[in-house]
Amino acid sequence: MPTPGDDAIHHRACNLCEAICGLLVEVKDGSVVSIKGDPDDPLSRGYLCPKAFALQDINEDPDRLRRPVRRTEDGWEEIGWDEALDEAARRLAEVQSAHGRDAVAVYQGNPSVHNAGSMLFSPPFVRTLRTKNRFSATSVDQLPHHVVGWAMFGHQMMIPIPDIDRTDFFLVMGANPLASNGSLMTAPGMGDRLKALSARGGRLVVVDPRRSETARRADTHHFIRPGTDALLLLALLHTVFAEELTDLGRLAPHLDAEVEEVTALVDGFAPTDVAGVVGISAEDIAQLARDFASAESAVCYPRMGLSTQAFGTLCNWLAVLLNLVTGNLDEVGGAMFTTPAFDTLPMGGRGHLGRFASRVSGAQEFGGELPVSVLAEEILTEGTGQIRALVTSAGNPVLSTPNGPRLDGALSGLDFMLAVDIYINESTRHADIILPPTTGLETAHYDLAFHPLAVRNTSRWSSPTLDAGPEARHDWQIFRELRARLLAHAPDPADRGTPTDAMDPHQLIDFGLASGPHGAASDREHPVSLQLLKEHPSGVDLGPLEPRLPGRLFTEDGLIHLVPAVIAADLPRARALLDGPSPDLVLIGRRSLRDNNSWMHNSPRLQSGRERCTALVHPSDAEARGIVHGQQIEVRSRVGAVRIEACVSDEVMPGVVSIPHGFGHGRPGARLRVAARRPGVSANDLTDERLVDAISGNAALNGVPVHVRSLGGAS
Ligand SMILES: Nc1nc2c(c(=O)[nH]1)N[C@H]1C(S)=C(S)[C@@H](COP(=O)(O)OP(=O)(O)OC[C@H]3O[C@@H](n4cnc5c(=O)[nH]c(N)nc54)[C@H](O)[C@@H]3O)O[C@H]1N2
Ligand SMILES: Nc1nc2c(c(=O)[nH]1)N[C@H]1C(S)=C(S)[C@@H](COP(=O)(O)OP(=O)(O)OC[C@H]3O[C@@H](n4cnc5c(=O)[nH]c(N)nc54)[C@H](O)[C@@H]3O)O[C@H]1N2
Ligand code: SF4
Ligand SMILES: [Mo]
Repeated sequence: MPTPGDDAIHHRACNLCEAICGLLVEVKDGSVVSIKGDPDDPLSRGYLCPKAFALQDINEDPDRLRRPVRRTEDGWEEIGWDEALDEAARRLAEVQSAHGRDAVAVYQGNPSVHNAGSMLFSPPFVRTLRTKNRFSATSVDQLPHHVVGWAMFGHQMMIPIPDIDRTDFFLVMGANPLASNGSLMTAPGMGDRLKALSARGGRLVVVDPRRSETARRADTHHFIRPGTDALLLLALLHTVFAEELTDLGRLAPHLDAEVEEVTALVDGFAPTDVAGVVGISAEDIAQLARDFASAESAVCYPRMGLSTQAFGTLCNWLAVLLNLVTGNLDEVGGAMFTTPAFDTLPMGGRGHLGRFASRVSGAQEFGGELPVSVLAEEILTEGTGQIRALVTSAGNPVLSTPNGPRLDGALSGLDFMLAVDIYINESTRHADIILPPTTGLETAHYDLAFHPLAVRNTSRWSSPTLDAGPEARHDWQIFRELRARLLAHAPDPADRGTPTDAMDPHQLIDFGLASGPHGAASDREHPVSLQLLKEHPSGVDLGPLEPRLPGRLFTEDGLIHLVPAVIAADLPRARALLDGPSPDLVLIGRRSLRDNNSWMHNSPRLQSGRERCTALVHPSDAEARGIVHGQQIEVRSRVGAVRIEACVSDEVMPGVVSIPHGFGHGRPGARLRVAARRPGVSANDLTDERLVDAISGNAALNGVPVHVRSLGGAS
C-alpha cells in the first residue's frame, strides 16, 4: 500500500455521496493526474459519477481554507492552530458559564457522516458541551426513518434496505437514485442494477410528482400529488387486506399485535376514497397493490420525497407495513437488514423520543437532537436558555434548512460562532473562527455510516491518498482538541473520559472490525481486521444481505411493534387530507447528478453546462399565468420569494413547481468564487420552518404552498 502522496495508483472510497464508490486515483509528483472507477471494488464494480473528478477540484481549490481564520473588522485573518483552538474553546466556555449550557448550540451537516474521523470524534465533543440544543442535517433528511426504526424494531439504525439486486418488483416512492445515486440504499451503479432488474423480468414502478430520471426508466410511472403518499400507502394496504393478499410468512410469530389491528386502521382508505386526492386512479392503485403482493419478491422503497414531507414518519411506517404484510420484510428480494463489519448498533444509541422539548415552540427531541426547523427561533427569542453561540461542522444551514433567510439573520446576531469547515460559505461567513480540516483525498476513511446501509455486505479501508502536510489537522484532531480544551476551561466532574481521548481513528476502527460480526470471533477463514483490509485495498466482499430477524430486534419484548401508538396517532391528520382544500401550486425539490447539496458549486467542471437552478412549471400552470419558457418568474411562499428562470415542461404534473436546493450563492461575504458566477437561488428561501412532519419534527421541504407569477420578458 503506497504512502500518501507517492507516485502510484491509490485505492480509495469516494466520500461525496452514499454510493461510496471505489476509486483508483493516480498520483504523480504529489498531484492527482487521473481518477477512475475501481473494477475490483465488490460493491461499485468500476462505477463512478462525474462528481468523483471534483475530488481533485476540492483539493486544489484556491478558495478552500488551509489555515484557521478569524473574522476581524478588516476581514478574515489567518491564525495558528493553537491560538484558534484556544480562543474557540475559551469563547464557548465563556458563553456557557455566563448563560448556561444550552446557550451553545451545535449543527452538524451532511459530510459529517462521510468522514470517519468526524463520526467517531464529534460525538464526545458534543457531549462535553452538555447542551440540549443539538441539531443536524438529519432533521432535513432521514429523521422519520430513524423514528420508525426505533418505534418498530427498537433501534433508530434499524433501517430496512431494498435488496435491489434480487428483487422482482421495485416500488420507488419519492427517490431518484439515477440522479442521487441512492440514499439509505448504498448501491453504486444504479443504472446497471436497474438494467439487471429488467433483464431478469423484474419491474420498476416509480411514484413521483415529477418524471424524474428514474421515472423515465420505469416500467410504470405514476404522478402523485405531493404530500399524499400516506393515503396511497393506506390504500395499497387496504387492497392487500380486502383481497386477502396478506402473507406474514416467517415473521408472523414475531409481531406484538394481530395484523387485524392494521386492517382496522385502513378502514375508509380504499382506493376509491383516496384516488381523487392522490391523483392516481382507483384501478391503478388496486392493480399496483395486486402486482406488488403477487410478485415473487417485492420492495417498497420510500425516500426523500416521502421523508421530507408533512407525513414523513407515517409514510415510512406504512411502507414498512406494506413490505411486512406482503411477506417482503427481511426476505431475499425485499427490504432487508445489513450485517456490517463495523457494527455500531449493539453499542447503543437506540433512540428516544420526547425526553425534552425545545424552549420556544416545544418541538420534541429525538435521540437527543432537536429539529433544525426551530434553530432560528431558539437564537432569536430572548429569555433563559436562548442560544447565543453556535458551532457548525460540515454544514451550510442557511442554504439547507427551511426559511434560510431567517436563520441567516439569526446567525449574524450570535455572540460567537465557530465553524469546522473547509469553505467560507453562506453560513460560515457568520463565524468568528473557522477551523478547516483536511478532507476527501487527504483523509484515511472507513464508511461507518454507509456499509451498514448497503445492498451488499462489503468492507473497505481507505488510506490517505495525498499528504496534507504537517500544518493540516483532521476533523478528528480538531474535535479531540476542542474537547480537551473545553474540559480544561470548565472541568466536568461527571466526565469519565472516552476511548477517543486515548485512541486514534485507526485504533478505533481496528477494534470495531475485530469485534464485529465478521471479525476475530467469527468463523471466517480470514476474519476482517484493519490489516486484512489494508491487504485488500479494493475492499472485501462479505456476501449478499441475509435475513436478520428476530435476532436483530432491539425491542424490550423481542417483537416487532406493528402499530406504534405515537405513529398511529397521526392517522387522523392524514384522514383530514381527504376533505381538506389543497393548494393550487406546491413546491418540490430535485437533484442533479452534478450537484451535491450546497457545497460543490465551486468545482469548475461541475459548474459547466446548462443552467440547473430553474423552476419547472407545467404548461397548463404556465399558460394560466401567462408564463413562457425561459422567462423570469417570481415564486413566493409564506416566508419569502425568489426570482428564477421558468422551465415550462410536462416533466412535472399540474400544480407542482420544482426547484433544486443548494443554490443561492449570491449572498455577500462567502468565498466561493466559481459558485458565485452562477449563483442561482435557494429553494430554502421559500420552504417554511412551520411545515414539519408532526411526529418527528422533520422539515417538510416538499409540498410547500407557493404562488407563481410572470415577471415578463423572455431571457
Ligand atoms: N447528485 C446528487 N446526489 C446526491 C445529493 C445531491 O445533492 N446531488 N444529495 C445526497 C443526499 S444528502 C441525499 S439525502 C440523497 C437523496 O436522494 P433521493 O432520496 O433519491 O432524493 P432526490 O433525488 O431528492 O429525489 C426525491 C424525489 O422525490 C420526489 N418528490 C418530491 N415530493 C414528493 C412527494 O410528495 N411524493 C413523492 N412520491 N415524491 C416526491 C422528487 O420529485 C424527487 O424525484 O441524495 C444524495 N445524493
Ligand atoms: N429544499 C431542500 N433542502 C434540502 C434538501 C432538499 O432536498 N431540499 N436536502 C436536505 C439534505 S438531504 C441534506 S443532507 C442537507 C445538507 O445540508 P448541510 O449538511 O447543512 O449542507 P451541505 O450543503 O451538505 O454542506 C456541507 C458543508 O460541509 C463542508 N465540508 C465538506 N467536506 C467536509 C469535511 O470533510 N469536513 C468538514 N468539517 N466539512 C466539510 C462543506 O464545505 C460545506 O460547507 O440539505 C437539506 N436541504
Ligand atoms: S456516485 Fe457518489 S460516491 Fe460514487 S463517484 Fe459519484 S459522488 Fe462519488
Ligand atoms: Mo441528505
